[in-house]
Amino acid sequence: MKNLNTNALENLKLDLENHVLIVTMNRPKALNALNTAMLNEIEMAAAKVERDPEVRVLIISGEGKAFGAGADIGEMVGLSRAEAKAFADAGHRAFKRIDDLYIPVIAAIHGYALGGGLELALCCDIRLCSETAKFGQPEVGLGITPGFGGTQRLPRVVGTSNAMTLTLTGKPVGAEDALRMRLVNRVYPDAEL
Ligand code: DAK
Repeated sequence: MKNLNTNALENLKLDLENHVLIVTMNRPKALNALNTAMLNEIEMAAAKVERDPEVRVLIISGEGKAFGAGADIGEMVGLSRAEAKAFADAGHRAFKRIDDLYIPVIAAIHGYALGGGLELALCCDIRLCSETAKFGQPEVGLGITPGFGGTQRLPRVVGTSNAMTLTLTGKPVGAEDALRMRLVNRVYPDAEL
């Protein structure tokens, strides 16, 4: 496996094998919470994919016990209005770049995919998960909305009623429910994902 981490990314691991690039979010102690640095690195990784004809499939995954627990609450709490705008812009730039990629993009989801973590998965073409994965948009409990595109991408994937239920209750669902509402395409035993 060729390690592409040439730019010394701090929050992502990039591994290329047989034309498949695996981008692993790598802040396991914070359940891969998306801070500004990681959002910028996701944008950089997408730019690398756009430039590199060797990469024909992209897989996004998370290190540790979760795919991703969402935007970094600790970082968001202290933001001024201008900083919040910059944070929002960083998220939208990164996620749109993933969404716009011309190669197939797969999310490999284990553990939690919550908030911004689920919104990132929604930018992928295909979502695969392990049987103990949990999905949710808990932002309502924090008094905010799924602001990295979830309000738009989620209903396109699961339909308006399912999207509203997830977004308005904030309650997570398991893999079986996620499969039923077509939020994921396939469920694997944990050890096989
Ligand atoms: N941000 C920062 N740190 C997080 C985090 C998060 N989202 N989720 C977990 N962590 C950290 C925990 O603080 C903890 O750190 P230490 O205390 O060890 O330092 C560590 O990860 C392990 O977490 P736990 O100890 O809590 O682990 P458990 O297994 O007990 O619980 C959990 C796992 C996922 C149930 C729990 O960690 C949890 O509830 N996390 C928060 C999930 C959440 O609320 N996610 C939504 C985040 S809000 C917008 C743009 C974007 C957004 C909104 C607006 N605009 C442009 C307007 C997006 C918002 C979000 O995503």
